[in-house]
Amino acid sequence: MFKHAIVRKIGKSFVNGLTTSDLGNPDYEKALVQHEAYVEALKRCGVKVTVLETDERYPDSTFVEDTAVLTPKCALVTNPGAESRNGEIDEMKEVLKDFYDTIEYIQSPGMLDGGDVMQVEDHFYVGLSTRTNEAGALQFKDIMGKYGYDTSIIPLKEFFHLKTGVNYLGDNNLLVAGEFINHEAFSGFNQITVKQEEGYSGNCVRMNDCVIVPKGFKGTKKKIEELGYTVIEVEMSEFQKQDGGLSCLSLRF
Ligand code: CIR
Repeated sequence: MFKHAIVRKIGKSFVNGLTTSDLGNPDYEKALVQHEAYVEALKRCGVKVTVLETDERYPDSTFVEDTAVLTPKCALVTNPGAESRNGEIDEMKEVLKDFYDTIEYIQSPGMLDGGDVMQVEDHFYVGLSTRTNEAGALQFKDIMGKYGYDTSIIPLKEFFHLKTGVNYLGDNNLLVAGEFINHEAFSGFNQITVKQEEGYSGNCVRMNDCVIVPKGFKGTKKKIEELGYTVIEVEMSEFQKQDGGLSCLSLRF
């Protein structure tokens, strides 16, 4: 069961964040409304949500997932691969001290973004991406090994982050999109395949009894409902414009 989530309010600088998308500039006011709805969705799943204040110095800092990996046994502060985002970890280190006695750190030259880390029970999958390098992934594997977690390292071909295209829903159900469809690393799972035209919905979040899904992806929603999960939809358009998936707006633990 997840009991907590951490999110960060959007600052005005959000619109100047990193992006590779051609979906246009995000609308700040609209993003604020979407973010509030996201927080409400988390609350509906039964978690206490800690909302951090905006940090205008870091336009992408609402994507808190990239700054840490939180497990029942320890917290790990990442070393984000984008230079403009690396300072986001400074405040997160302090915030996590309120929740964890044991905090681990990825050190340079290792780089790792939380968006590249997927936990499946006692096993982690770590994607090698433009933000996570082999040194970071190997440090992660060593650190988590101390706590009894195994780690598999998966080079990405196209996706931005690992969890852009693969997310664990629980009960051996794995949501897979694009390059992860029929990927050998995931052959043991019941794979729920995301249609190519609904690719963005490969990033959904299982939270306690519900799955939070981006709004507007009927095929994915239907498949998840057919598995017996209660689906909560949230509008993500303004975050999608900034390459942000649904999971990256929160840390859940
Ligand atoms: C970035 O490029 O870092 C942000 N604009 C988006 C980060 C999305 N993070 C995630 O999917 N875990």
